[in-house]
Amino acid sequence: MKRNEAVERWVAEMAALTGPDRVVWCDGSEEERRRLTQEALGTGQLLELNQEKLPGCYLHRSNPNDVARTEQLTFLCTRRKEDAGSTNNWMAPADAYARLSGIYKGALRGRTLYVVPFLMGPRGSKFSKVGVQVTDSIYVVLSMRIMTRMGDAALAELGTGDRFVKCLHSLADLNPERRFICHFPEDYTIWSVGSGYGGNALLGKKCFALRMAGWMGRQEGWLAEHMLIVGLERPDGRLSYVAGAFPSACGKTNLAMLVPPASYKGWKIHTVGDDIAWIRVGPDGRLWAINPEAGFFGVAPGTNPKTNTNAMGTFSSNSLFTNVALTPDRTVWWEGMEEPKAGAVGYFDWQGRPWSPGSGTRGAHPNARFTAPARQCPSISSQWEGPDGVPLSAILFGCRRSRLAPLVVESLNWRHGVYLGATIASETTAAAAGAVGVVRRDPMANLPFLGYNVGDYFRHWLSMETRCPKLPRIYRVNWFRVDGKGKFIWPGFGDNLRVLRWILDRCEGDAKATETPLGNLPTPEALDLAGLDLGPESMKTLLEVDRPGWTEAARQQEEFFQSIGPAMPRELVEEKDALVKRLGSA
Ligand code: GTP
Ligand code: SPV
Ligand code: MN
Repeated sequence: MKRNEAVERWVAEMAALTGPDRVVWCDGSEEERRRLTQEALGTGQLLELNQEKLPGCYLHRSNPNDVARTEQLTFLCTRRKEDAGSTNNWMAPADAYARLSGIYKGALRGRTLYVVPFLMGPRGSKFSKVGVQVTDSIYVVLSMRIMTRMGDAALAELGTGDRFVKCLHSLADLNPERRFICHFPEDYTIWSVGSGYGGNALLGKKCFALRMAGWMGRQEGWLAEHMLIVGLERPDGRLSYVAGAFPSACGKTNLAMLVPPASYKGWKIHTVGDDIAWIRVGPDGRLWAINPEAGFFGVAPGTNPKTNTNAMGTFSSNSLFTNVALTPDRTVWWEGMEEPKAGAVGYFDWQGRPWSPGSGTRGAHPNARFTAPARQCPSISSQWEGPDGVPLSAILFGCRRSRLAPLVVESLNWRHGVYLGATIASETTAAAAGAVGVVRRDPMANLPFLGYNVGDYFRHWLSMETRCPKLPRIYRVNWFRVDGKGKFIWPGFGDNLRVLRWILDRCEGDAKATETPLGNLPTPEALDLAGLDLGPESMKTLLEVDRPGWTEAARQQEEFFQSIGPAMPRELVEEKDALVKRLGSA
């Protein structure tokens, strides 16, 4: 491999700061994977799973104080505080560098510093971008190997250039008091310390591909979004792609690889991505999306052969499992899989403690995850590594709302669609540390991942109208309405295709809708419900427009918009006012 002096210089600097015993450059080879795996098995960072049933698969247990993203410890470090905006934590760059340097200083004494060059985006794509992460965690190295194009391939893409994102990571002492995830977009730099968990530590993912890329995309005229990308092929061969933003643990992975209902003969699903989309205006005037990642870091609980058989197929080999339960035959288990017999012996919970099924305590952590190569997904699209990505026919904004938000709403136009995305509110999940089930604002399902001022972000979305002649339609969906007993009303998962089908039909102009104050909703007949056990009462709930509820929601939106300050685009406030007017006049 040709040497890259800029990378070598930066690595030397990071080594001088952290003081490792050894520096190891990762090439991404199979031999390297085997060697690092052996080493991690030796230290207990990884546990070997049943190699007959799960070849190439290993279990990792993270520190119990380090099991989810920590948004309160995540900072944007821009020169001007306004650039971080009202929704991000901010630290002055000089303060952040000084504070974190104190923690990194000598933190790698007795440890190895691994140099992990990685590429976000397909090889040979002009949209791809290179990063180099240095880390003291083998789990992180092996995860980056699955989640990105890692090693020599990335260095080859960089060549002799010096435009790479510099990612410094150390577990340090895993002390939550000394845990920080800091972004310096003006310096192309990410510093993360004190956590080994997913989004905090795999710096190509949320830190680079959303926050850093968001910043770049704003300057360069494209979007970095918390979105799945999926192709839907009809029986007659017509193929359309949609991208969808859903908050963390709200259904992206599942929608990206859904299995059509039995009655949908001839429909095919083509998975392109499950978490992140980079979206640009193509030469044909449409929006085109690439998946910058190479793997899935998916929520394990709830995943089973019925809900997501494609995920089951994806992680059946060459995968890592984090914070799941271990079964007597050294396979993996989590809540939502078939229940083992109550009192069965030989199980261990996610913390490695002997555990007995049916005991009332959890086997897996609610945010337990699998890390699996995308290419192993049975429904992976033949286009998933295409250098230009795929063209979008529709954009979805999803939320998790047990009440109020209807199953699906169609926007009236781009501006209204941006408003629908900007005003997402969703119940919090275990993907981030903190309370679960609390409704909070989550604009474009991207709140925790914005790399700049949320008001400027809204303006950037609005500006697509002038940049893109053939914009896709925007829809808002909610699979998570519950009945009086707290049960989900909509069957979800594969049956979500029924909603997607209405959306595709709408995009092509031949499906019925009713105008409501919220936007266009399907007429009850326009949604294909054949074979579903859903009474008219249930459908009424799923498609109701609760006027007092939305009037109150609009009031809360007003508060949110005001909290954004001067960067808030007036156009979206006007959309909110228009909604209030429509709600009042009926
Ligand atoms: P991140 O990886 O955190 O960004 O999450 P994600 O949006 O990819 O969420 P994922 O698809 O992994 O789903 C999270 C949880 O929601 C899992 O427990 C799923 O089983 C559950 N889930 C997904 N889709 C549906 C659905 O349509 N209906 C219901 N009821 N649950 C769903
Ligand atoms: C999310 O929380 O949205 C995830 C997992 O996809 S993490 O990589 O930790 O961000
Ligand atoms: Mn995510």
